[in-house]
Amino acid sequence: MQQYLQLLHKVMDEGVEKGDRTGTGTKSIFGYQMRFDLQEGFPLLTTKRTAFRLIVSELLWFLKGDTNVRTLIEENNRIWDEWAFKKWVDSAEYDGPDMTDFGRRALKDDDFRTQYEEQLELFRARVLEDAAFAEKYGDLGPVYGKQWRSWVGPNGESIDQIANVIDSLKNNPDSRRHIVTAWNPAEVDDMALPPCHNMFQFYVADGKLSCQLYQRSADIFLGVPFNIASYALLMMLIARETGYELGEFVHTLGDAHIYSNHYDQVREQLAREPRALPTVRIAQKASIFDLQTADFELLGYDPHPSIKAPIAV
Ligand code: DHF
Ligand code: TMP
Repeated sequence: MQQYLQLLHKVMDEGVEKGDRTGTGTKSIFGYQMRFDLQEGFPLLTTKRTAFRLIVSELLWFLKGDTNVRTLIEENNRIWDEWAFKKWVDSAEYDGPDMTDFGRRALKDDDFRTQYEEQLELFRARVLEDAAFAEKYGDLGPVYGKQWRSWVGPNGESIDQIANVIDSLKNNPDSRRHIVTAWNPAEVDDMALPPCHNMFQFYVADGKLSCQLYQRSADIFLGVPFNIASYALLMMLIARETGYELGEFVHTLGDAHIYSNHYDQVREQLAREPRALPTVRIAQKASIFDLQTADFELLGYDPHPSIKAPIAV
C-alpha cells in the first residue's frame, strides 16, 4: 500500500488548489496509476481502520443489480444515504426544515447539524418502514448496479455486462474486449451521482486474471481505500467464477483529489507505519451471485485506528 501513501504525499506536495462541485475545495492532480499484486495479500489500508463489511455489502449490492439504499440500510450500511436524502429534500413532497446545501451547512452550524441529523434519521426510518416511499426516494437512479447488470440497449433489450464478461473470460481469454462500463451517457443525468469508478477491463495472461479500473474522480482519503478493496474483492469473485489465479489490480485515476477538510487527517495518516496486509476468505457458493456479506471473512487485519473525516456531498 506504499503507492497509496505516495499518492497522498504527491497530492499534498504537488496538488493544484482547485474548486469543485461540492464547494469544499481540493488539492488535485490529473492522472495517476497504482498496481496491486493480489498474490501479496489483500489491499486493505493498514494505516487507518477501513470498514471491510461496508465494502463487501456495497459490492454485493452492485452485483445484485440493486440501486436502492433500502437494501444497504437493512445491512446497516449507510455510505450512500446522503445522495438519496438529497433527492428527497429537493423534492416537492418534502416539507421539513430547509435542507438546502446540507453537507456544507452541517460543518459550520451545530444547530443546523442537529436538525440535519434528525431529518436524515427520519429518512432512514421511513425508507425501512414504507416500501412505496423507499421505491421512490431510496432509489439512486440507474447507477452502478443497473448499468452492470441491466444496461438498456437501443431496442429495449437488457445487457448483463457482468455475465457477459464472465462468459468472454471463460471462452475467449485472449480477448481485448473484457470491458464493463457504468458510464452510460444517455442516463448520467438521472443518476444521484454519476459513476466515479466508471470503467474496468479484465486481462488474462499466464493463467492469471488482472483488472484495470479507470476512476474519473477520486476522493483519495475517503473513497479510494474503499474502491481499491472493492475491486480486489471483485477480482477474487470473477477469478473464482472463471478458474484463473489472481494477477494485478491496476488502478488508474483521473482527477485525484484531497478535500481541504481532510488535510489534517492525511498528515496524521502519513505519520503512521504500514503493517502486514490481511487476507480474505470467501465461502464456496454455487455462484458469486448467491454470496452474502457473512460469507466474507477478513483474516489477520491489524490496522492503526480509524480516522474520521467529513464527506463532501
Ligand atoms: N462522495 C465523496 N465526496 N467522496 C466519496 O468517497 C464518495 N463515495 C461514495 C459516494 N459519494 C462520495 C460511496 N462510497 C464512505 C466511504 C465510501 C463511500 C461513501 C462513504 C465513508 O464515509 N467512509 C468513512 C466512514 C465509514 C463508516 O461508516 O464506518 C470512512 O472513514 O471510511
Ligand atoms: P463528482 O461527481 O463531482 O466527481 O463527485 C464525486 C466525489 O465522490 C468525488 O470526490 C470522488 C468521490 N468518489 C470516490 O472517490 N469513489 C467512489 O466510489 C465514489 C462513488 C465517489
